[in-house]
Amino acid sequence: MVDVEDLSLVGTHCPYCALQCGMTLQVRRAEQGQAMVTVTPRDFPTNRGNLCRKGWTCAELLSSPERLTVPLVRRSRSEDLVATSWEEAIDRTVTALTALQERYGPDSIGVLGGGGLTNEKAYLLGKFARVALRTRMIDYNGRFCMAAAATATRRAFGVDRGLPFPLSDIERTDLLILVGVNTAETMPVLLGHIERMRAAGGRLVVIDPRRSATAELADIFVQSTPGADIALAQGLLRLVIDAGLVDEAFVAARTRGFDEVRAHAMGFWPERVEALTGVSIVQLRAVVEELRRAQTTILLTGRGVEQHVTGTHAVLAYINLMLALGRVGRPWCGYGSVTGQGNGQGGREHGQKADQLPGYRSITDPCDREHVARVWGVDPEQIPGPGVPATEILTKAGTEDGVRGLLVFGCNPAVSAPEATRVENRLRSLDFLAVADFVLSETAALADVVFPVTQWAEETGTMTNLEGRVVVRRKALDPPPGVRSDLEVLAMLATALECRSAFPSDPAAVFAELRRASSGAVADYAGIDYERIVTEDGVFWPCPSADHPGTPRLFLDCFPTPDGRARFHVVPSSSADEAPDVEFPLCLTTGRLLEHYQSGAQTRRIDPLRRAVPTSYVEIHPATAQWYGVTDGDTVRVRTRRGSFVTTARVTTKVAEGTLFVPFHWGGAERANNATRAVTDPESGIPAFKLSAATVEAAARMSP
Ligand SMILES: Nc1nc2c(c(=O)[nH]1)N[C@H]1C(S)=C(S)[C@@H](COP(=O)(O)OP(=O)(O)OC[C@H]3O[C@@H](n4cnc5c(=O)[nH]c(N)nc54)[C@H](O)[C@@H]3O)O[C@H]1N2
Ligand SMILES: Nc1nc2c(c(=O)[nH]1)N[C@H]1C(S)=C(S)[C@@H](COP(=O)(O)OP(=O)(O)OC[C@H]3O[C@@H](n4cnc5c(=O)[nH]c(N)nc54)[C@H](O)[C@@H]3O)O[C@H]1N2
Ligand code: SF4
Ligand SMILES: [Mo]
Repeated sequence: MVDVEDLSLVGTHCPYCALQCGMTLQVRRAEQGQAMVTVTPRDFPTNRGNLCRKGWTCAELLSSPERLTVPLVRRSRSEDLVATSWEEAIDRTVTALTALQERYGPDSIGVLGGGGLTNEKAYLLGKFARVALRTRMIDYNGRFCMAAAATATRRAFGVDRGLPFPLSDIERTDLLILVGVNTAETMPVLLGHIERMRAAGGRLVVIDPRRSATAELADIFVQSTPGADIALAQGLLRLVIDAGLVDEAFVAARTRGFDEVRAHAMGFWPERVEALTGVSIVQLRAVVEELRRAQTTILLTGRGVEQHVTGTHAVLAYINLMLALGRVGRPWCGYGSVTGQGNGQGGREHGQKADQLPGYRSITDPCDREHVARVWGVDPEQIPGPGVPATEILTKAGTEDGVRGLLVFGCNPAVSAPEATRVENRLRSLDFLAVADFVLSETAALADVVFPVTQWAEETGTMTNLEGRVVVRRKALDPPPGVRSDLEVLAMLATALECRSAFPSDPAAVFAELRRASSGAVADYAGIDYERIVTEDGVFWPCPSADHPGTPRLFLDCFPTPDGRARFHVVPSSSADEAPDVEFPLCLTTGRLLEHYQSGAQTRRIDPLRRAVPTSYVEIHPATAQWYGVTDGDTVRVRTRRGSFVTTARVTTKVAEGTLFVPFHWGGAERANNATRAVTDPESGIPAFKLSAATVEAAARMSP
C-alpha cells in the first residue's frame, strides 16, 4: 500500500471521461495540515501529456466546502436531512431494507449503480445486490448511455468492447467518420489523435444535426436531421454497393447475412434518402467518394446515434456499412462506439447490469451462474434472475409493481434520467432512498440516508477505458475524517444484513476476487494485476493469464461468434418515432458542453467551470427564432408533451432550422430532462434522449 504521508507525486487518471487521461497528482501539506493537490498531465497513450479543462481543474472538488463529510439522515418525511453517525446511517438503512423485504419480498429493493464507479465497486455492488439483498433489481446509469451500441455489437461481432482497437489506430487510418459524437467537447484530448491522423494525410467526416465544435474541424460535414441515421446509413450502403466498393472476398469469408441486407439497401435510393435525412445527394456522394479514396476507415458512433428508440438498429445499420466495405477486423479499420463515462466500459462488464454477472457472464446461463456462485460461496439457485433496465426501475419506483426502497451509488437520476419530473416524484414516493455520493446531488437531496464517500484521489481502484484498457487509479491522499469508501459502505451494510459471503473493503482483495469471477469469461481479467497495469501502461482484456499479453485488437482473425463470422442485420425502416406536428413543430435534441460533466453534480461545484458556463442555454436557428419571436439572450421556455424547462436562447446557425439543442447538465427549472422521453429502445433499454417534438416560447409570452 502507498504511504500517503511520504508521498508527493502519484501517477493516476482523470476522474471524468472514458479517455482516462494520465495525470500526476502532487500532494503537499498546507500549514493547517490540509492537503493541497496540483494536477499535471502525464504521458499516457490516450492523452500524450494533454488534459482538457475539466481534467486540469478536477482536484478542486477534493477540498470543496460542498464536500460531504458526515452521514446525513432524514428522520421523518417532513424533516430536513441532518448530520448523524455512521452507526445510525447504517442501522436505519438496514432496518428499512429488512422491513420492506419482509413485507414485499426481495425484489422490493432496487440498486442503481454508475459507470463512474471503479471495477472493484461495480463488482461488489453487483454481488451485494444478488447475495446480500437477493434482489433482481439492479441496473446502472450506463443504460442511459451506450446500451444500444452494446446490444448491436454483441449481435454483430459477438462481443461488446467500445473500441475493439487502441485509440492510436486513428492516427494510422485514411478516413475517420464520426457520427453523432462531438469529440471536440466531450473528449477534447482525443483531438490530438485526429490531428496526427490528418498530419499523415487522413480525412475527417462528421455526421451530426448540429454544426458542433467537431463538425467545424471536418473535411466534410454532413448535417442530418435528428433521428435520420438508419436511413442515412442504408443510403450510404446503397451507394457503396452501386459504386462497386463492397469487399466481396471479406464478405464471403468473414460474415454472414449480406444478401438480405444488400437487397434491403436497394430500397434506399438517393432521392429517397435525401428526403428522409435532409442530406443532399451531392453530399451523400461526397462521403462515398471519401470511402472510395480511402484504403482504411474507422467509423465511430456516439450518443447522437444511440440514444433513440431505434438506437440498436441505427448502430447495426452503420456496422452493416463497415462490414460491406470489409473495414472491420483489419489494421487501422473498424467500427467503435465511443464509451463516455470513466468506467463506462468496465462498469458494464462486472455485474451491475440487470442481466449480467462479472466478466460479461450471463445471469441466465447455468454454467456462468455456477462459476460465479462458486466464487461467491453461494448455491447457484441463490443468485436471482435478470432484472429490468434502469429506466423501468425509476419510472415504476414507489408504485405497486415497482421497488419500494432504492440504493444509489454513483448516479444522479433526478437530473439525468428521462422525464425527470416524473422520476423525481417516483423517488419521493419511495418508502426508503439511500444515496452514496461525495456531494449533495439532486438525488442525494431527496434521500432518507446519505453516505459521504471518498473521491477518486482518496482511494485505489481500476477503471477500464474506452479502448478496453484496464488502468489503475492510485490513492494519493487520505480522505477527510468521517468519509468512507463505497467498498467500506457495502461491507458495513453486508455485515449489518448478516450476510455470510465475503465483502472485502480493500480494493486489491476485491480485484483479486473479480479476476477469479471473470476467469474464462468474455471480459477475462484473470491475468491482470495492479503491478502489471502500472508497468505496461494498462492491460487490454481479454487477458486470461499472467503470461498473456492482453488483447489490444479484437477480430483480427475471427469474431467471437459461434461460427467466427460477423453478422449483418436487416434493419427495419422506421420513420421518426416522435415526428414534429402542429403543436410541437420543432426537433429537440440534447447533449453536452465541454465545461460540464453529466448531471453537473461535480462540475457545477468547480469554480472555473461554473464561472465559464454558469447556466444552461438552447441553440436555435435565426429563422426559427424569428418565427417564434425569440432574440438572442431571451429567457425562453422549451416545451414537449412531457413537460418544460426554462433556459436562455442562443441564436445560432450551428443548428438547422427547426432543430433545438440543449445541454442536460442542470437541475431545477433548467432541467432539460423535464422534457425528454422515458420511452426506450426495446432492444437495449436506452432512452430516447436525442429526439423530442418540441416548441419554444419567448419570455414575454411565457405561460407560468
Ligand atoms: N464535457 C463533457 N464530456 C463528456 C461528458 C459530459 O457530460 N461532458 N459525458 C461523457 C459521457 S458519459 C458520454 S456518453 C460522452 C458523450 O459524448 P457525445 O456522444 O459526443 O455527446 P453528446 O453531446 O451527447 O452527443 C453528440 C452529438 O450527437 C448529436 N446528435 C443529436 N441527435 C443526433 C442524431 O439523431 N444523429 C446524429 N448523427 N447525431 C445526433 C448532437 O448534436 C451532439 O453533437 O461524453 C463523455 N464526455
Ligand atoms: N437529456 C439527456 N440526458 C442524459 C444524456 C443526454 O445525452 N441527454 N446522457 C445520458 C448519459 S450518456 C449518461 S452516462 C447519464 C449520466 O448521468 P448521471 O449518472 O446522473 O451523471 P453523473 O453526473 O456522472 O452522476 C454521478 C453521480 O455520482 C457521484 N459519483 C461520482 N463518482 C462516484 C463514486 O465513485 N461513488 C459514488 N458513490 N458516487 C460517485 C457524482 O458526484 C454524481 O452525483 O446521463 C444521461 N442523461
Ligand atoms: S478528456 Fe476526459 S479524461 Fe481527459 S482530461 Fe478531459 S475529462 Fe479528463
Ligand atoms: Mo454516457
